[in-house]
Amino acid sequence: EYSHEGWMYFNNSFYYISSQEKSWQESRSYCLQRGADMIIINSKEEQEFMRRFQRLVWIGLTDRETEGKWKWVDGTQLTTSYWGPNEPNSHKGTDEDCGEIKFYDDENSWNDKPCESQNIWICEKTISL
Ligand code: 2F8
Ligand code: CA
Repeated sequence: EYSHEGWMYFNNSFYYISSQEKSWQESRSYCLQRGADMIIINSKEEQEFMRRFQRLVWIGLTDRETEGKWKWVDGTQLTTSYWGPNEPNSHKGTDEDCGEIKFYDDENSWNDKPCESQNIWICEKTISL
């Protein structure tokens, strides 16, 4: 593991953790402008790595296209998931179409939340070897 100008290396990817807060879409734009995208969590190791930050962060997960059909920003469907208890729940009928990491005391830590909410975020750039 090592880091360079705010980017951190872990398992073939570089990760950027923001210090500002933005909406989900603005967060994604930030990542795309830097040749990255929002984080896609596809292993237990990666989920554990993210939990270490102990912060509430946007991840690259949304069901904006089709309600209830959660997809990663690269268009793939979930293989493993780590939803928190009773999530995703579209809390009290609100439109919660964007994914965040919420409960840092449990491995199951994902929550759906309104995309306009302001959060810090994580970008991921995978290295092709
Ligand atoms: O209890 C879980 C519930 O907590 C909040 O709503 C009260 C979250 N909403 C926001 O953070 C805006 C819900 O997404 C979450 O399901
Ligand atoms: Ca929710």
